[in-house]
Amino acid sequence: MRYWPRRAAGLPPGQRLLAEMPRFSDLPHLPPPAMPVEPRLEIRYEGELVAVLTSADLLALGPREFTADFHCVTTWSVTGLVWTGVPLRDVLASVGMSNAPAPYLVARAGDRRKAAFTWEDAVADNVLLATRLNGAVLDDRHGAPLRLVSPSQYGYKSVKHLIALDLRAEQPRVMSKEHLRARVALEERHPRLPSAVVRLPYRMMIAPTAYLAERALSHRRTRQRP
Ligand SMILES: Nc1nc2c(c(=O)[nH]1)N[C@H]1C(S)=C(S)[C@@H](COP(=O)(O)O)O[C@H]1N2
Ligand SMILES: [Mo]
Repeated sequence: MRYWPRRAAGLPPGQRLLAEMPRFSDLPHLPPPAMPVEPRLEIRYEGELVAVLTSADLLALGPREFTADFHCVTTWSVTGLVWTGVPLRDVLASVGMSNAPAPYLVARAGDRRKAAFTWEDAVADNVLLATRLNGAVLDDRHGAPLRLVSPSQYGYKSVKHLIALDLRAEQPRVMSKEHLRARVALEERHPRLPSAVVRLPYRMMIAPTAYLAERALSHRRTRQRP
């Protein structure tokens, strides 16, 4: 079965291996949002626009390749992904935000999804804004045209179709199943429920979720063809 992950050595606690990265979402019946071809990223402070970064601004930061594993909270993992991008830390520094100007940050997507971060988690060494995956420009399956990638946190923090970063003075509200930190190594899967309780029900959701998410994508692509 394509979407049934298997046990494998060396994965974080509770994780299983998939051979390929599926399209995934907690709203899997929705197709990816219509997005511009080129990245356009708003940087906001308490909602006020501070800067707008274009593709040229990101290129000026010298995109590099970063290899990382990816861990979804529902227990699937894929290993050895190669992202091309720039550290989020460098992006923030390029607009004058280096010394923790705010303790929290919210990343927003074109499909109205969002994720909350502490400043410390957002500026970790391995947190990137990526435009390519395994050498190819990001497609609508994996978050075109710009995606946040935070390999040490569960996949729901790796916001696809990224449109804005909003720095916040107060702790932002998290989504219903979102842990503020979501550190994979500490198995911070859920804000309230223990991991032992959510692992199995989450794992049961993988195949149907991936199936629905892929189906929504292929419907969209079929409709778009002339
Ligand atoms: N904009 C947006 N980003 C998102 C999601 C989403 O639904 N919308 N789903 C998240 C979840 S739960 C996971 S596991 C990963 C899946 O990434 P993939 O579809 O590239 O495998 O994206 C995350 N980022
Ligand atoms: Mo996920």
